[in-house]
Amino acid sequence: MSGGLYSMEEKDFDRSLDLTKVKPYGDTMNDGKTQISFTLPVPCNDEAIEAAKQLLKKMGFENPQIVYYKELTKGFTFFNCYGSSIHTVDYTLIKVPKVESTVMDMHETDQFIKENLGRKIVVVGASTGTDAHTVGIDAIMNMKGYAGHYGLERYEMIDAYNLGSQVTNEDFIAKAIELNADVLLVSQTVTQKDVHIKNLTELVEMLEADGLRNKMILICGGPRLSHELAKELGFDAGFGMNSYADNVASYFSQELVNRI
Ligand code: B12
Repeated sequence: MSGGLYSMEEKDFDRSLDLTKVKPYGDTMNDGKTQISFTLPVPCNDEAIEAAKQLLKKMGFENPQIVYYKELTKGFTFFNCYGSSIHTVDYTLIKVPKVESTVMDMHETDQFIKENLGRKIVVVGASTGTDAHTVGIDAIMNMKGYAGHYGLERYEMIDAYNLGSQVTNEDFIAKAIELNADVLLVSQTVTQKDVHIKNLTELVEMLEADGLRNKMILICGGPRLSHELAKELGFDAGFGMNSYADNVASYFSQELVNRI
C-alpha cells in the first residue's frame, strides 16, 4: 500500500469483515482457521486419530486435520489439530469491565503521590494460601521490576513489603495491621478446584470481620484473574496477564487520593 490508498484486494478484505460475526482469521478473512491441542486418554493409534477428528467436528470445526500426535505415556495421546470454526461472536456487543485509572510511569506516580497525598503509601503483598508461585508478585513488587517496568520497591513514594508465597490470610492481615498498610496486594496463580476463589473470599471475609475491609485498598492479581472476577469476590480491583507495577501503582495512588 502507498500514498494512503487501498488496493482492490485490500478493499475486498476489509469489506468482508463483519464485526457482528467475528471468527478466527488464518489465511483469509472469515476462514475460521484455528489451531487447537488436547490430550485424549486413549492409546496412540488410528482409532485415536479418528476420535480426535470426531471431537473437533462436535466442537464446531469443519475440515478437521490432525497435524501432529504423540503418545504421552501408555494410554494417553496428545494432538495438535487444525480446523475451521463454524461459530462467530458479535464483537460489537462485548463490554469488559476495566480498572478505571490513568496509567502513569514510576516517575509520574511518585510525583502524583507527592503532590496529592504528601506522604508515602504503604503496600503489603503476598502470594497467599497454599500458592507457591512467587514470580507474579515479584514482577509487580521487586526493585528490578519486570519486562522493563520497575517494581514497587523502587518507587520513592511507596514503602513496599513483599511477604513471599504461601502466606496464610491470618499472617497477611497481621502484617498489614502491624505496618498500617494502605494497600494489600494478593497474587493467586493456582486455580485448581477453585482454590484461588476460596483464598480470596476468605481474605475478604476475615477483613470484614475485623472491620478492616474499608480501611485498605484490596487488590488481587494473577494469570487467571480479571477485574470483573475481583469485583465479584469483593476486591477493589483485579489485574490479569500483562499487567505491571505501573498499572497497579497508578490505580491505587489515584484511588487513595479519590478517597481523601
Ligand atoms: C514457574 C512455575 C511453577 C514453579 C513456581 C516457582 C516460583 N518460585 O514461583 C513451581 C515449580 C514451584 C510450580 C509449582 C506448581 N505449579 Co506451576 N507453574 C509455573 C509456570 C511454569 C510459570 C509461572 C510464572 O512464573 N509465570 C510468570 C509470571 C510473571 O506471570 P504471572 O504469574 O501471570 O504474573 C503476571 C500477571 O498475572 C500479574 N500478576 C500476578 N500476580 C499479581 C498480583 C498482583 C497484585 C497484580 C497487580 C498482578 C499480578 O502480573 C504479572 C506480570 O505481568 C506456570 C506455567 C506458565 N507457563 O505460566 C505453571 C503453572 C502456573 N503451575 C501450575 C501448577 C498446576 C502447579 C502445581 C500445582 C504443580 C503440581 N501438581 O505440583 C504446583 C503448585 C505449587 C503450589 N503449592 O503453588 C499450573 C496452574 C494451573 C491452574 N490454573 O491451576 C500452571 C499454569 C502450569 C500448567 N499449565 O498446568 N510452578
